[in-house]
Amino acid sequence: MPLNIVHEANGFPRIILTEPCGSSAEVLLYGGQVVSWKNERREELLFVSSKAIWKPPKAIRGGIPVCFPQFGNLGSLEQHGFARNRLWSLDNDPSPLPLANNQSSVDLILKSTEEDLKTWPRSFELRLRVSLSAGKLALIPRVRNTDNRPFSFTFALRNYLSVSDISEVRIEGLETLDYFDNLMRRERFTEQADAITFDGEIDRVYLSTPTKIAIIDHEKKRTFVLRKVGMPDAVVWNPWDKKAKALLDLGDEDYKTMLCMDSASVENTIALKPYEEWKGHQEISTVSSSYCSGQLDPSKVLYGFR
Ligand code: TA6
Repeated sequence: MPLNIVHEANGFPRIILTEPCGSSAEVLLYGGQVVSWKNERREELLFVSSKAIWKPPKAIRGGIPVCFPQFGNLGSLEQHGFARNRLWSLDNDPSPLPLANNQSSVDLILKSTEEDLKTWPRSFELRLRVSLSAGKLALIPRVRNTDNRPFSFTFALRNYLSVSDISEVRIEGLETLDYFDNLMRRERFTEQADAITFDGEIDRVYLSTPTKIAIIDHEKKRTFVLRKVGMPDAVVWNPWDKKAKALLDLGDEDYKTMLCMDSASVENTIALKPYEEWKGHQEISTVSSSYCSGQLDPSKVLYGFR
């Protein structure tokens, strides 16, 4: 079944994924970026800034940008690398993954260009499979070293989650872990709280996290469950009021309804020998209930229903 591709006025092809239960996702070739994920009740689950700039070379603030080959400013390249402001293409050869011949999955590819080789002289192929199913959105990033020399990189899938009120959100699964605090010159600390809550700017890289993390939105009685493989770290970012005002492409109040919860490889770079391929896997699902309703205990989400 052919993909449902919409050619936008701004020239960005947009792939619409659907599945029988009524949820949908929208993926742009620009940045290889998911920019919408709606559940079967047509509620938007991802945050996109009210002031997002939808024109190259700016990265689109919202959805799920791909940070490659550099996370943040951890290197000489532009912040978060260049993959998020490049035009990707459809991947007709996602092997060894089987061809996804349906309307709920799409394969994208970004290959190094002459231009890229000037800033990052390594040839690569970056692939991303986006798959939608009832209550779940899965992303499978892969980086292949097509160079004849080894190279290494850092990586993140930056998930801009839509939340009802950030001060009512709680993250479970990162307690007792070490983290780098980007607000404290990347100093290393150990998380003391038994859950992460929000009352100010936060910009942390949690190290070697569990494979499952729960993001509980009390007001919406919704829990996002992030499952990740091949990306050991997790970045938690909310700019809060001052930084939100400083960011041109973010509305002054937008910080109240967004939370970035990234799957990342930041502490240790990923090293690839020539022709080697790295593969990650991330799944975000939603569970409709919340901690305080007593109906759902996050530990059951994280450690399984006994
Ligand atoms: O992960 C956090 C961070 O690196 C912050 O320091 C902040 O700059 C944020 O990303 C946003 O980056 P961007 O380049 O998307 O404006």
